[in-house]
Amino acid sequence: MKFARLLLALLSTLLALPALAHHYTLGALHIGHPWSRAMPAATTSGTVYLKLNNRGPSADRLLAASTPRAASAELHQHLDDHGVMRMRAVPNGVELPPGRSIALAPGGLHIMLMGLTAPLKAGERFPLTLRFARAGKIEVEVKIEDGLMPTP
Ligand SMILES: [Cu+2]
Repeated sequence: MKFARLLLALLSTLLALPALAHHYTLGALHIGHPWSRAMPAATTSGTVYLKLNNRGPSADRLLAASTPRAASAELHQHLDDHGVMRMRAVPNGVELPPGRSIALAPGGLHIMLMGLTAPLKAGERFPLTLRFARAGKIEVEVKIEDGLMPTP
């Protein structure tokens, strides 16, 4: 009886963990909290943010992203052009030096979704495939959030 209760407690902890932590590991790479900002229904584009931590001894590179939620996904960088924020594609991908953490965050690097197949509604999730030069491919879940910053 006591054992059964312990097992149940352990099981529920294990089941709760991925939902709470929401991060992924691919080889030496740690991918933290992929999220997207909710957008008005008429908006046809959106942005995805996440953290990348390269814990390995070799450099890697985020090359591309894709999702069934949008016609295309591009790696972008925000640039402050004399006080005007502009976006620019990052054609060679995002460099991930060994031992470093790189954040795709509002105002900086991001994944631009164009031609959304469905509006980005808060509370929903959608799959996103990330492709890296060294570590390969992984599918992660993107949480759609209401605020300007992700909830931990
Ligand atoms: Cu962009």
